[in-house]
Amino acid sequence: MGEKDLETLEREFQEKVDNEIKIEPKDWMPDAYRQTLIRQISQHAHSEIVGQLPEGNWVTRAPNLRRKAVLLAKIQDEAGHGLYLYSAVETLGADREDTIDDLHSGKAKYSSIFNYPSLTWADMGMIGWLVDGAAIMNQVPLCRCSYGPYARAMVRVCKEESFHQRQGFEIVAELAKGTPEQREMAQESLNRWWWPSLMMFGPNDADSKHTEQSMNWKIKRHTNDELRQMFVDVTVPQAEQIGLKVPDKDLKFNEETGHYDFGEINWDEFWQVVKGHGMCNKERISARKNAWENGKWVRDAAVAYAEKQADKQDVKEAV
Ligand code: FAQ
Repeated sequence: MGEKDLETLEREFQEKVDNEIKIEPKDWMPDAYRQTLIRQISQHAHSEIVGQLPEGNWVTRAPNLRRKAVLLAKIQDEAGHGLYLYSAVETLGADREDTIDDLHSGKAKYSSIFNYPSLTWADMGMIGWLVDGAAIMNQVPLCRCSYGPYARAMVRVCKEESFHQRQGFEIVAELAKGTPEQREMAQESLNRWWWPSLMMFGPNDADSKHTEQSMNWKIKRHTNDELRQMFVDVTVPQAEQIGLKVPDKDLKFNEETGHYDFGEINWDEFWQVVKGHGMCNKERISARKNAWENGKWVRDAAVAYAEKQADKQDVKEAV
């Protein structure tokens, strides 16, 4: 049988996608599909890794041992998510070190949300409740992504994120029913994190350059605006339940649509942050570069150990 032409390969690929058959690493795939996945999954991995920094800021200042242990475990989970995702990127033929260089050089993006500072303990609650909450809303549909390794990684990630969301909500709920100062701390934190959390879903559909193609390839299952709306619909009643006020004067339940109407996002702020001009962009990248440079000896030692073990194995097999 002769080689299939490009048109046939593309048609067969799209038929598989349309029939919900997963695409696996060794399957033929259009180059643009591969590049889109490398872009999205690597940026997702970077977000998990950079996302440890705002919470890392509070490990030494957690209010008690239980809170510290939970926070540490959560941050460690995020590191694990980054590692599964970097591995998923490698299945597409990308080199892990190149991927990480792209983060350090500013070529690759990471989620805008992690360029905001964590100023109070209430922010630890808000990150869990809102940031992990938004992450879950976006990632549960990714468990059905057409690319097998990404979809499978997402299953475990989502289970862990849902624990993170609950621990965050519990912190906020405790503060909301605490002293007036604690309640104020929770409200002030919600005021700062609400809008950046809505920005996590990306630009409005009209300005989203990748959504249409990614939906056709079943990488994305919902548009940015659909997911943002779902997040608002789920989260506003949670805020009401603990007596906090969502900082949006245009927020109103719409009886006709059955959804909340909400105000306009400050897109200038969003693009400024995405372009590297947010409050903490420089600090975040410099922290990652330092960690990479200071961790070089650990990576070198791990490689040296692995090589030594491989040599021992060779000798064993030879005798
Ligand atoms: N920040 O055409 P679209 C987490 C970029 S994980 C920065 O709509 P797409 C866990 C976008 O890349 C959070 N850049 O793009 C955790 C594109 O630029 P490019 C991360 C953004 O890909 C919790 C351009 O704008 N989650 O939080 C953002 O179809 C707590 C045009 O946008 C994921 O990465 C943004 N918010 O849709 C960790 C999930 N939004 O690449 C620690 C997977 C858009 O052409 C603590 N990713 N851009 O240069 C996705 O679902 C999608 O990539 C979207 C963007 C929805 C983020």
